[in-house]
Amino acid sequence: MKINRNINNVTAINIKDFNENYLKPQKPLLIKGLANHYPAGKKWTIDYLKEYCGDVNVEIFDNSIKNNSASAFTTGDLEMKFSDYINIIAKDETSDLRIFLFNMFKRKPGLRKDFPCPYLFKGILGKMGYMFFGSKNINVRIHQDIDMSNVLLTQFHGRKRVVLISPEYSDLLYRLPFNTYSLIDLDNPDYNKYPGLHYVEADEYILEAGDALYMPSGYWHYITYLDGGFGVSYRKLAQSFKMKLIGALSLIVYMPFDKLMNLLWGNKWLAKKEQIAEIRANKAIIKKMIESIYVNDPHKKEEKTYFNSQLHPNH
Ligand SMILES: O=C(O)CCC(=O)C(=O)O
Repeated sequence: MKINRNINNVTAINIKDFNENYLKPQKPLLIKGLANHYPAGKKWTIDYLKEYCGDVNVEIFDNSIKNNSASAFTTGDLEMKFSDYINIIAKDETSDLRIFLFNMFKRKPGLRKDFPCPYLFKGILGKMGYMFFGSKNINVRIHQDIDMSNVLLTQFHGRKRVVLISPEYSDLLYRLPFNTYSLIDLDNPDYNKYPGLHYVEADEYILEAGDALYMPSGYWHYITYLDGGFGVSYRKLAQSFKMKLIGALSLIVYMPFDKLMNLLWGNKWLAKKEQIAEIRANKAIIKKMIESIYVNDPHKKEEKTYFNSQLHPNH
């Protein structure tokens, strides 16, 4: 797998440039210091959140229980007072506990005034702000967001490593059918078990407090909290009809079907999904091998161009 660490970023961008150069072509973008243009950028310290939200009961995901399992990660494993959880982050301790997709704005509407939907992401999903908390070294397994929306992930405390991979690599990442995640471990890729990974290209971003990352719809993301910290995501509907449709089907049809099959078949269902993922990956590998023959052999390349021009004479 090739990981590109030479990432462009901007410190400011207007809506027109963002729409033309990133949203329309579906290209990721790191925007340094975006949060500092909002009151939350300064106000949302760990101490402030503990004081303001400490009494809220939060759902906690425990990575030691569900990582690499058949679960779609939609319900938490335990509940605790936010003040107890945030102490782990305050001390920057390692733990298996994280908070995922938490709608704190619903429980504490005052927070939204500090960080309303950023100007780049205004739209009908602009009210959907979710918070994510994680302790030092914890990972969020590789996944696509189930609704296939565009996502703007803004970091407020601590550093976070985000590996982004375009949805064009879904088959080579062994995406499980009826799901938007994969069982591969990006930190220790097993090329024997998953040879498709040889063909995958990824971008690595390091988000510092204040930075925001634009993740186009369907982009795979794998996240590591380099420090204990937290961030907020806002969403914008997918650009293309195809992505909107996949998002709607995933939410309304695939996820409930997958849950039912997990219940009925358990590990047998997971094994079936892994088998289908492998077949799809093998097909994608063959396609890549054929493509590489054309790229490496100039005569074959000319042949391909000639055949394409015969097939599509107007292009
Ligand atoms: O930052 C995190 O903990 C997870 C973010 C994420 O997976 C998302 O925004 O979809």
